[in-house]
Amino acid sequence: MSEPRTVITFGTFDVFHVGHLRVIQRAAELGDRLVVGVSADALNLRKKGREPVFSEAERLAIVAALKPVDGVFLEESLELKRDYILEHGAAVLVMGDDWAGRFDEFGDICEVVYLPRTPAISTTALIEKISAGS
Ligand code: C2G
Repeated sequence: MSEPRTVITFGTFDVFHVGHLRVIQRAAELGDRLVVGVSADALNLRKKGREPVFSEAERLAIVAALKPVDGVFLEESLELKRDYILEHGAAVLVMGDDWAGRFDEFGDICEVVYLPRTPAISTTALIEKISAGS
């Protein structure tokens, strides 16, 4: 019997929306099990200059509860992707195409797939919409 094919993906998944769900569902279809790296609060603060709306514990709990997700872990640094891919034995790395080309360097240890983003929805747009009360 052959080894199960593990897919890995990463994201903040803040103010969880259908674009997040769609990328997770499509990623899961590319293998037998899906593990998701959820970015740490400190990583967001460092890279984006703000804390996510929902804490890392809340975001981890939401993503872990999804049917297509077999495991979650905290992504502490963007520079540790190679280690995470190896640690989880991932055969495929999936990211939305806003990251197209950015992870090609991992093509030596796994397949790298960029999926089209779901149009017209983003955490930033949702926050703006809710703040505006419209
Ligand atoms: N996404 C999507 N469609 C949208 C919005 C997001 O397909 N309309 C995808 C993104 O392309 C990404 C995933 O959902 O693959 C998570 O998006 P974010 O939460 O914005 O994650 P990000 O902050 O880009 O990830 O190592 C990467 C880091 O964890 C950061």
